[in-house]
Amino acid sequence: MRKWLQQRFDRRSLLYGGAAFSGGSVLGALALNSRVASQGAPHAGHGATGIAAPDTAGLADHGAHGSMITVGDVDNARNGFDPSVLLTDWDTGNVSKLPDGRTLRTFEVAGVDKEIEIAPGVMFPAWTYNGRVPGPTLRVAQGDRVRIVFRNQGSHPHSMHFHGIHSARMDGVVGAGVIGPGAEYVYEFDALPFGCHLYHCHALPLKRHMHKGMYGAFIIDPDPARHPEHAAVARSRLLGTPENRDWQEFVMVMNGFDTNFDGENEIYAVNTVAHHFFKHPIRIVRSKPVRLYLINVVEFDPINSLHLHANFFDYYDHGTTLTPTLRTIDTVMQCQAQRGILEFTFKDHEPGQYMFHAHQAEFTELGWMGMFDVVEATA
Ligand SMILES: [Cu+2]
Repeated sequence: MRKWLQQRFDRRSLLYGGAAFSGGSVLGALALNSRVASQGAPHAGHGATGIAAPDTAGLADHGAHGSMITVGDVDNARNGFDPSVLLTDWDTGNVSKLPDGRTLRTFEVAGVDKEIEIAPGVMFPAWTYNGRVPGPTLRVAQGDRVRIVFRNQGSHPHSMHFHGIHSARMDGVVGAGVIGPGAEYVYEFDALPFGCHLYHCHALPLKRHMHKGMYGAFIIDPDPARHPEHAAVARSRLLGTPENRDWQEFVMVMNGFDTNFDGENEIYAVNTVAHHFFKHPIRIVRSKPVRLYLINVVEFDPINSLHLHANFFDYYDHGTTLTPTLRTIDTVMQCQAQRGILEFTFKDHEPGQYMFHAHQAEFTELGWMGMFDVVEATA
C-alpha cells in the first residue's frame, strides 16, 4: 500500500512539476491550470435554444474546480503527425488485382526510432511505424489479400503481429517475422474476420516494445455481399460506399507513456498527445451519425475506458458483428488490445461542446480527455 501511495504521489506530482523526467524533459511545461484560463480551450456550449453560456469567469479563482490540463501545445510539425488528422487518415494500400480477380492491397511500413512530443515540452524516445504513433491505420475489406512489406530501420528487433486470422508463419512472433535492424519481412494473409483490429510489435520484452509506440489500427470492413441479412449495415461500414459517406468515422487509439521507465504511465491520451482533443475538439455535424473505432493499447494498467457525456451509444465488441453486442451504454471498458466500434448520434442534441474521457479520473487528468464540438450542418 505504501508503495502504491508513493507511486500515485509520484505520478500525480508530475502535474505540479514536482517530479523529474528522464531525458531532459521540460518540467515547467505541465502545470495545474483552469480550463477558462487556458489559451485556446473551448467555450462552454450555447446552442440553438438561445440559452446563454454559463458564466465561467469565476472558475479562474478556483483552479481545483476547473479542468487540469497541460499548458501550450505540442509541435505537430516536428512530430510529423497531428492527432486530429490521424482520426481519419485511412491507409488503404496500393491496390492491384490478383489473377483470381481478388483485390490485393500492398502496404509498406518501416520501423523507425523517433523522439516525439507527447505533451508540451515532454519528449519521449519512441519506436514507431512510419514515424508516427500510432502507426498507419490500415483499412481493407473482408476477403482482400493483404501484403505488408515491413522494413526494420530501427535499432532493435521488431515485427508486425496482426490481430486477425493467418498462418503461423505470418504471426510476427519470434521465429515468424521478428526481424533485426536492417532486415525486411513480408507478411501476407487474407483479411479476416471483418472488424476493428490492431497490429503491434511482438518482439521481447513485449510490453516494452508495445508501450514504446509500436501499434496501430487494422480495420477490416465487412463485405455486404457476404451478409445479405445485414447488407445495409455492412455497406455503411464499407469505406467508399454512399452509405459510408453518411457517417463520421474516427479512429481513436487509447495509449499511455511511461516517461521515466518505472513501469507506470505518466501520460495518457487518445492518439498520443495528452489533452489534444480538449484543446482541439473534434467537429461533429449534428445531423450525421458518428462511428468510433476504439482501440486500447495502454500497457501497465489492466483496463482503460471511454465515457461519453450527455449521450449513449451502441457498442460492437471487436467490431466482428453487424448487430450491437451492447446497446444504450455511455461507458465501455477495454483490456489491453481489446477494441470495438461505438455508434451514436447528436441529432437530437443542441449544438455545443460534449466531453468524452476515460472514466478512470487519473487517466483523465493525465491527458485522456477530449471534446466533441457538435455543430449544425453547414451544407
Ligand atoms: Cu518492437
